[in-house]
Amino acid sequence: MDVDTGVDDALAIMLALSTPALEVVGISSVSGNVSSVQAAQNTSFIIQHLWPQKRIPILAGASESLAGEAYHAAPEIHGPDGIGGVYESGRHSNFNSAAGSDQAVSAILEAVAAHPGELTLAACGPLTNIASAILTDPHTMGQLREIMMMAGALHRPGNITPFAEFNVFCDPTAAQTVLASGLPIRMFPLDVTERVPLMRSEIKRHAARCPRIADLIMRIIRFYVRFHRKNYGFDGVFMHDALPIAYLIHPGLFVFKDMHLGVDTSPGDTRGQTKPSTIAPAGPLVKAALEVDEQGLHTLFWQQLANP
Ligand SMILES: [Ca+2]
Repeated sequence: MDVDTGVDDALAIMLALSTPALEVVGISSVSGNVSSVQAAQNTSFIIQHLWPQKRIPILAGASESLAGEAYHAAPEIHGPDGIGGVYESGRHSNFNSAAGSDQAVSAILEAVAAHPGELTLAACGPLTNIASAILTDPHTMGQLREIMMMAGALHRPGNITPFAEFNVFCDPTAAQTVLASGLPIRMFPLDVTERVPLMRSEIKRHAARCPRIADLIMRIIRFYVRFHRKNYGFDGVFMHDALPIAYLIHPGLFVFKDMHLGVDTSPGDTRGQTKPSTIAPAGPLVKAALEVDEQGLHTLFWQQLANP
């Protein structure tokens, strides 16, 4: 997994680690919702809080975009630490923040090389680490089974500008690099992720099945709920990054369309827009999710979280 943890990244991590059929071999972080170091710290905190026995390598990756721009932190959306102030309010010094982006990229490449043809990479943040890994060693990245990316907005407005989805907007060049790589890609755009809200009432309703996880979710969504109440008018949060993980567990929840996609990397208003590309594809078309079984996804989410 590659994350900018973030509330919905946290939901994705919880879903993945609650699922015995999935093995998470490593997690790299990237700047986006928060700095890459904070994202790694949040990831480490969540795993240690809920699954203290698990030993999953966590590496802080890129702190700026491929073009060297500072990351677009979103403290007004996810809270100052990205997870509703829960990290900041505790004392957590278990993550070694010395690792830089080079280590994250080489860790991704080592993991792929160690499991040729077997790994799926779930990209839940800006695509900087993934693009760097592709640019560094395209042959090794070609041994991935698939790249899943929570990215883009196809038939609806963006969520950071009227045109752009946040992950793509943070590093359009990286997103374009990944889309043009010719690697097998499955994209989960806002078209499906904004169809799946996680309501606060729902978390309360299911809390008895997984009290520790539900309690942590209620605490980390504090700021993120405010953003959704104000902008979307519901008392909950979108589950964005959890969708690719749900796909791995139950592929039948989604309907995909083969598309040939690119990213607007120009500096204008439409920067970061994902749109049909005119450049001939280097490999298979992108499989973009356009439909999701919302009810089925909720059922799956709580079933997995209730796993002992
Ligand atoms: Ca994310």
